[in-house]
Parts: sequence; structure tokens; C-alpha cells
Amino acid sequence: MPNQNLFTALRAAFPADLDAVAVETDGGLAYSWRDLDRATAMVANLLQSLDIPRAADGVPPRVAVQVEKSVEAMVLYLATLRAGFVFLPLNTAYQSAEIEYFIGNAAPAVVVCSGQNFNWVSKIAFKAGTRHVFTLDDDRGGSLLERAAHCSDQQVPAERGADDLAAILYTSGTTGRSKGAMLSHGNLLSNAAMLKDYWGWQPGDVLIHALPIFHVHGLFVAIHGALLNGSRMLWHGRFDPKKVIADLPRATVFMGVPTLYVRMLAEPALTREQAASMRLFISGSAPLLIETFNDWQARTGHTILERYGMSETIMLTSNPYRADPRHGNQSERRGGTVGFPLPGVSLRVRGESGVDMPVGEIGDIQVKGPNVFAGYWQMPEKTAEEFTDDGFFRTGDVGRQDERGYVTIVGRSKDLIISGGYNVYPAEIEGYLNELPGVAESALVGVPHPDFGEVGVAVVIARPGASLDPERLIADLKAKLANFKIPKRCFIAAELPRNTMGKVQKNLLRERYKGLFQPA
Ligand code: MLC
Ligand code: AMP
Repeated sequence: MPNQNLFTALRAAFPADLDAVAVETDGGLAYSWRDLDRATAMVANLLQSLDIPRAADGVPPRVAVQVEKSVEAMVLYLATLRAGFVFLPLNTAYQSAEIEYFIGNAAPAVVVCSGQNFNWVSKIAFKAGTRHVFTLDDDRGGSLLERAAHCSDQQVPAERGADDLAAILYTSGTTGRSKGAMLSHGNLLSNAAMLKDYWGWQPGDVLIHALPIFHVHGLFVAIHGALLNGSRMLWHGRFDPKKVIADLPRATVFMGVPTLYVRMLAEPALTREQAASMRLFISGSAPLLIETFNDWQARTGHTILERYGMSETIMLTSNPYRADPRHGNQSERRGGTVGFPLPGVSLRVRGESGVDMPVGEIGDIQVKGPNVFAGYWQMPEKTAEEFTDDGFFRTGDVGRQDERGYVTIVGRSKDLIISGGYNVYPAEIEGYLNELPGVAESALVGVPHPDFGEVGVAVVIARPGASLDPERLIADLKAKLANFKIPKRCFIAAELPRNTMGKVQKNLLRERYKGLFQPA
């Protein structure tokens, strides 16, 4: 059996000319394919040289990483695969309480953080039993690379099977704490290989990479897509619409969350001529408004391809790049839909009674396929809850499928706000709010926002006799939580609307505040 390590497949797709440029950064650096090969070997050798006690459960060591975006951070990801370890990416916005939970839960053998955060992150890590804490900065500084510089640049990728764990991605839960979705080498590779074909990756493609690399979209879909095609990446440390537009003539593929498209549309420099060399614009992670889809088409002449996925499953559905023979030779990219279930993915829309809904009717979306994760890290009960008896994963998304096979997401059964492509779980924010002095209870709802698509608005009820200041509440939350989770507005109310069962009627709150950020 050949080695099923994902790195082996990615490495095999490197072009024959290893001196060609693989990654060009917005900071003016160029990395060849040989650089990526050598650097990943060195970091993999460093990981393998560490003194790490063998786990009784046989799960390979986890490498938890909270660093700014850089090519070296991508190298660390690839090196982790290469060493056969398990990658655990963490949003750079997470603060100490959040990091403490992830490190405590995943018990990583290695933690890598920025030099600036070393003091507090290492404290948390050492307390949790992690022995190895390295730093990595976005200017190539830090102890990780200093140590790796002494390691050999030759390394044989660790033998891994398709079911072996490659990464853990934490996703928050509607109740309780975050869950670590366990993705295997086979989950990741099968999805990437299928997308290479479905999205028509071709020789000469160049990807603009402007997404963060701690989520499925930037880390897997974008990086695997480019590497598996031996394609060059134009690497943007952070998204700047002007810089991305300036790079369009040198590129062919771009991937973004809807906010990125909205921000580029606000730039006069975005023109048909500027986008003339582009082959494909892909959007996902959050609903793409039909206005954005139409405006993009009118302005650039390109039809955005919208797809749908999640941390637990990587990519699930996609509009076709070219007509999909499974759905008729006329199949096109349709705005407002997320396209067809991808080849190999079974998708069904189930009603409350547990039977398939008729074509065009709304129900819960359930999926199965080689891309679907094995379960949540050390949470067998949660895992069991999220899978049906016949092995379908309950996505928590609500939608319908039309007679031609197009899937449309119409909502979510999970109480979740997606803001600028990041997930915010109201239960988590409400939990923090309710702990603040003078707060009796609270509700967080998502309302439309022109930039982020949706943002959180908090409604807070004071304890009898207490007087609350919304600014103070926001400031208190900011001290504890990642910035994107902070409600954009906070209102103090006399009571929360409830139904006869006593359940908070969030739909009424959403209705009350839906115009807050909309132009008059
Ligand atoms: C930043 N801010 C946000 C926010 N991003 N607020 C709400 N939602 C967001 N997404 C706020 C910060 O809190 C801060 O507020 C202010 O904006 C400036 O912060 P910033 O970091 O400078 O913002 P910016 O660089 O402009 O970031 C915006 C963004 C970023 C859209 C570029 O959010 C982003 O990269 N989003 C992409 C997320 C992504 O990759 N998702 C994929 C998930 S995978 P203050 O008040 O502190 O100043 C997935 C599966 C799938 O979902 O299908 O792909
Ligand atoms: P995450 O947990 O960050 O992986 O987020 C996954 C969720 O993002 C999905 O369950 C959907 O609710 C949402 N999502 C992803 N892509 C789309 C899309 N194209 N349209 C609507 N929602 C999407």
C-alpha cells in the first residue's frame, strides 16, 4: 500500500522544475518549490526529534499553532503532515481563555505561538503538560526556525493510512464548549483531488491567497488546490482589496468569503480589464448575496462560483466550473445557490419526521462521503448525536434541492451567526455576558450588515436595581473574547420576548434590529 500521507500526494504534484517560484509574497519574497521541500523537511525533522512520550491511545502528537499568516506558517502545516503529526490551527484573534480551553482539550505535544504572545501562551501550555513551545513570527523570526535550521533538509514522509488523523479543527458548539473536528489524511486528500478536477485546475494557474490560514477555506481548499496543481501562489499576509485587485492581472484563481468580494466591489480599480486574465472566482464560508453575485458579473464579466462546506466536511457542494454532465449539459453557475453535491458526496434534505423532503421543499441537510470527518475529538456522545443511524452527518444547515439538483441554503437549525466568514455562537457570547456584574440575562442575534453579511447584536436585561452601560459591557467582553465575536451593538431592554414555553423568541429580536446597519 503506498503511503497515504497527504503530504506525499502534495509533494508528488510539485513541478519538475523545483527552482520555479512556488510562492511570491506581498512583502517581495519568493520561495521556490525546492525551498518548500527543504523547509518542510527541516521542520518535520525538528518535530520528529523532539522528546515526546508515546501516547497510550496511539494518536499522533498534536501541534497547536496560533501565529500570524506567513509562508513559514504554511511550511509548519505541511511539515506537521510530513512528520505524521496532527495540525491544530487556532485563530489569531483568540485570547487566553479561549486558548486555554483548546490546549487543555487537545493536549498538544507542541505549541507554536508568536513571540509577542509567548509569555502567556507558554504559561497555559506548560500548565497543560505541553513540553515544547516554540515561537514563529511573520518576519521569519522565532525559535521554531532557529531550531529547524540545525536539522537535515532530507526527510522521508511518515507512513500514514487514509484514516489516520491529520488535523483537528475546533468549531464552537450551539451548547457547551468547542468541539474538535477530526479530519484524516483521506478526508483532506479525497476532497482536494476531487476539487482539482471539478474546478478545472489547469497548468499555468496562479492563485491569489488572501485568506487566513487557520480555517478550512484558506488552509485546505486554497493551499491544497494550488499545491496539488503545482500552481504558484501570490501570497497576501492580510486581505487588502487594493492589493488583490492589483495582482489580478498576474493570477487566474481567487478564493474569498463574501466580505472580500463586497470590499473589492467598493474599489473603482476593479474593472473588466483588470480581471481579464482571471479564470475563476470562488466564494464560500457564508451566503453570497445575489446583489454581490450580480454586481461582480456586471463589473468584471466573471460569474462567481459559489460553493458550500464546513470544518467537519471540507467542501460539500459547488456550482459547476463547466457544465456538469451529471446535471445536464446546460448546467451553469447559479447565484443564490451553492450548486450541486460534489462528486462522491451524498446529500439529502430531511424533514422533521426523518424522511426525505420532496424536491424543492425545505429541510435539514445531511451528508455522507469520503470527505466527512470521523467525529469530534474525545466527544463520542456529541459525535453520535451529530450522525444519523445510517451514517449521515447532520450539518445543522437548512435548505432545499431543486429539480435540477441545485442546493440552496435557506437558514440554519444551529444558533450560529456567520460574520465576515467567521462563526460566532450566540450561546458562548451570552454565557460571557450573563457572568458580567448586574446582568440578569442576554440574547445575541445576527442582523444583516453591509460589510460582514451578518453581525451580532446583544440585548441585555439588568438585574433588579442594577444599572448597565452598553459600552462597559462591550469593553468587558473585549477583554475576554476574540474581537470578531464582540457584538457590534448592545441594547439594554426591560425583558426578552418569550413564547408560551418560555423560550426566547430570537426571530422577534432579529426583526426589531434588522435595519440597524442598513442604509436608510
Ligand atoms: C474583523 N472584524 C470583524 C471580522 N473581522 N468583525 C466581525 N466579523 C469579522 N469577520 C472586526 C475586528 O473585530 C475589528 O474590530 C475590526 O473588524 C478590524 O479588524 P481587522 O482584523 O483589521 O479586520 P479585517 O482585516 O478587515 O478583517 C476582515 C476580514 C476577515 C473579512 C478580512 O474577517 C477575514 O479574513 N475573514 C475571512 C474568514 C475566513 O477565512 N473564513 C473561512 C472559514 S472556513 P475592533 O472593534 O476590534 O476594531 C468555513 C468553511 C467553508 O467557513 O465553507 O469555507
Ligand atoms: P465552519 O464551521 O466555520 O466550517 O462553518 C461552516 C458553516 O458555514 C456551514 O455549516 C454553513 O452554515 C456556512 N457556509 C459555508 N459555505 C456557505 C455558503 N456558500 N452559503 C451559506 N452558508 C455557508
